[in-house]
Amino acid sequence: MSGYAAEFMDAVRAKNSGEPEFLQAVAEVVDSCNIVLDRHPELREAKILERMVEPERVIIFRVPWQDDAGEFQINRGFRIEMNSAIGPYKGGLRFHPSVNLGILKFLAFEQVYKNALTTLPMGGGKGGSDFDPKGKSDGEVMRFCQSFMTELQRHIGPDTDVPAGDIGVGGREIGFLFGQYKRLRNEFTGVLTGKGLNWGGSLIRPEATGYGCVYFAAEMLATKGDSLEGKTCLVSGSGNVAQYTIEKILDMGGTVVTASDSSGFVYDEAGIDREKLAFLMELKNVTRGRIKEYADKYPSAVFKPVDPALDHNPLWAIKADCAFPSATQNEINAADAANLLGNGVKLVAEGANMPSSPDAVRAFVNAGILYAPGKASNAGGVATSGLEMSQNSMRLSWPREEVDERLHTIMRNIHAACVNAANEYGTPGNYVNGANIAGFLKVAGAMKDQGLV
Ligand code: NDP
Ligand code: 2IT
Repeated sequence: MSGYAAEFMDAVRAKNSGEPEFLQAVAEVVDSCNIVLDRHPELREAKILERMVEPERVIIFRVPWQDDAGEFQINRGFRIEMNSAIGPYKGGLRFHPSVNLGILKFLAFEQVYKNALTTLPMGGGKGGSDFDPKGKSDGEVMRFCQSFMTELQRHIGPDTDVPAGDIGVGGREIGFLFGQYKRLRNEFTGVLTGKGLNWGGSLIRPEATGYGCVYFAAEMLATKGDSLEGKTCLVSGSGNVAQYTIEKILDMGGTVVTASDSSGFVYDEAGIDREKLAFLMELKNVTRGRIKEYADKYPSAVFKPVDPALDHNPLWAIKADCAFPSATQNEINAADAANLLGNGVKLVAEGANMPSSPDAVRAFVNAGILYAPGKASNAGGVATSGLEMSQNSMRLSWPREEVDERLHTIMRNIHAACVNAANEYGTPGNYVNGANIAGFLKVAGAMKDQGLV
């Protein structure tokens, strides 16, 4: 980085110290988009980038609730309304003990470009809480969600800000959140996405992030005349994104040999087939158990607990053709990237948001493998949320095949937009630059048109 980009990052660092994930996300976009600003000095003069890194609004609030033992509990709630240039704020809610302002700002920042790539009219936002749903009863989760929404409802609405799920927020939590919004506002509207099917949800929304990521991977492989047929794949995570990534890889003829959670991972050399996937879904979505139970049930699998003494994750040291990180940010470091590349990985498609560290991203890009950043490859989830919003506005619901076909088309279009932008700006095959530039240009154009706001 030099000149304008370096000075810009110095200023962002000075103002946002203590937010390493946010600075990481911004640095990547600035690195990609510097060349765009050289070609478009009017965007630099309009201080587009300076405005993009400043959230339009940040809401931080107290979330008091009572646990089953009757004790009072206090969590912190957040909503980052990052950018509304191309539509209402849109993005998920994360409930996880690690949640803080910097993590949600990184997620909201990434969401702005991701949502622009979907071609749908959605601005970017993100929210959540340091509440940990793990080990909580349904009653505790409900009371927490009701308290969280009691404050959040003042700030959101179907034309203002439309939250959805993310880590720790699935169908159960969206149900409790929606119920409380409706009760307080006396309105049945499309204020949240990821709703249940018989109360305004869209078919394919649960599957969309994972399916979309695999559609994107298939597009990348097709540029090399290749496909997922017969490929050995590594998947991390075992939540919403991981589950439907595994399902779609199976549909496309690949074999998935891993899944993980925060306690460790399972390596099933025989492959996770449909029966084993059904068990995994039951384990994670219904009984809410730990990944070790998969290895207890299936003798072809071994469980490896997390070893904090290691400088790498042995999941990424298993020989495979393709990797689909689908758990959390920075789960692939430089050592993991070296292990993947050393074993000849051909493709890395990110289901999670920013799962590769900057060193890992550089290693993938320099090696010239097919590497898709999350803001492109995991955009199918929010894209299908956009389709849920459209259906809610029209007060009708499209059949499964129609939503899936629209999702597939959107993922093909995002792939083409990345390829074209990377070519146009002189870095063919670089999906990082392609995604950042294509997303940036759309939002920047809208901001310029709308004046200094
Ligand atoms: P879930 O809560 O359904 O699953 C998360 C999975 O990742 C779990 O297996 C969880 O393990 C694991 N995980 C979470 N945090 C950590 C951690 N700090 N270390 C190790 N493992 C961890 O979430 P999703 O599947 O929805 O989200 C996964 C990723 O995909 C996130 O990065 C999210 O931002 C991204 N994403 C999600 C979209 C969606 O539509 N849901 C859309 C686009 C991106 P454990 O249960 O032990 O915590
Ligand atoms: O990171 C993401 O794109 C999501 N968690 C989904 C957001 C949404 O509004 O569907």
